[in-house]
Amino acid sequence: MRCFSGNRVVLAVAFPFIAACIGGAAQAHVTLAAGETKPGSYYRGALKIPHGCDGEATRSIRVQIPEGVIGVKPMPKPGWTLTTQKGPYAKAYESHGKPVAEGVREITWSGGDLADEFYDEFVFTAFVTADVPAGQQIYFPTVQVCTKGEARWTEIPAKGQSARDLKSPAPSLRLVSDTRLTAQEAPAGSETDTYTIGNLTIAAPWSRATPGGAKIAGGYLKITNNGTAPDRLVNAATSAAGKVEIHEMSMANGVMQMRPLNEGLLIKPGETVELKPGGFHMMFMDLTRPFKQGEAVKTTLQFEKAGKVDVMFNIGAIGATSRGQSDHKHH
Ligand SMILES: [Cu+2]
Repeated sequence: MRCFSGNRVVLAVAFPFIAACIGGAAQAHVTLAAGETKPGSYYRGALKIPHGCDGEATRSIRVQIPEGVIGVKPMPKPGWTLTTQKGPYAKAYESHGKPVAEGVREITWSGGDLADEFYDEFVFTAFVTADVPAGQQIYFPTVQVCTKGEARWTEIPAKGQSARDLKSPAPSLRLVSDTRLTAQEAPAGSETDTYTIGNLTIAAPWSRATPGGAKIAGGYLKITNNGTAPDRLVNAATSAAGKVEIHEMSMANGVMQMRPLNEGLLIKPGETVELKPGGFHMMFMDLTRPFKQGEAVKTTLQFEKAGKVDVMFNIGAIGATSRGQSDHKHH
């Protein structure tokens, strides 16, 4: 059963796929939660451990880091001892303008006790260098040691062979040319309009149709920071508006007012910030054309650390108060 390859990295649709994998496969494999990323990007790897070894509890997880993946930082896990093995890379990579020739090649979480009937994830962050080209699949061979015995998720498909034909495939990560954020691919108004850039996930951008002559429109979306460092939404731009500001609402003398966030909108690690009517929002100003219901407005968001990403704002009805009301064209 094909669980991840070919599917976009979209949290909103990941869960049905996971359910399908567990429900459909006699034996669920150890896999990476996000199966795709693009060359030259930060990646959050979460190794999913669906079961033990033939009913035995998992006591340690050891994963090998493939060439081209640098700057690995594993996440400590309560109840488990975290160790890393460092070594030289096959070549020196450039990171922040400096050559980096060695780093973490293997991570081990040991001394834990994960019963066969439970599920857990083992997390690391890394930078996938641009040396790994789009279209390539890279593998993270993983050994799961149990109270009795072990399971070796270390098989790598040979040329022309599919990972589906392997009994114990190594968790893999597919490099894609673009983080699937291109608007053309995101069906308007669907729950799949989720975008990833670096450690950030951006979900469901929407706005409202503008009544005749109106020059401003609000912009709403959710941003989740899956990384370990804070980031900020610092800027946005679109051909549909003269400028885009990031606003917050606040009470002043009993009156609700909005004001631009000059330092940008902070998204703390592990947090989701929702831009919604009455709260934080984006403000499209000096519109160059009216926003029409059912359309999508391409906008470039700029984050301090994660960089730029293009997203599509689905335009809902005039006066819509939530994104749910932006789906009219499907009814
Ligand atoms: Cu505003």
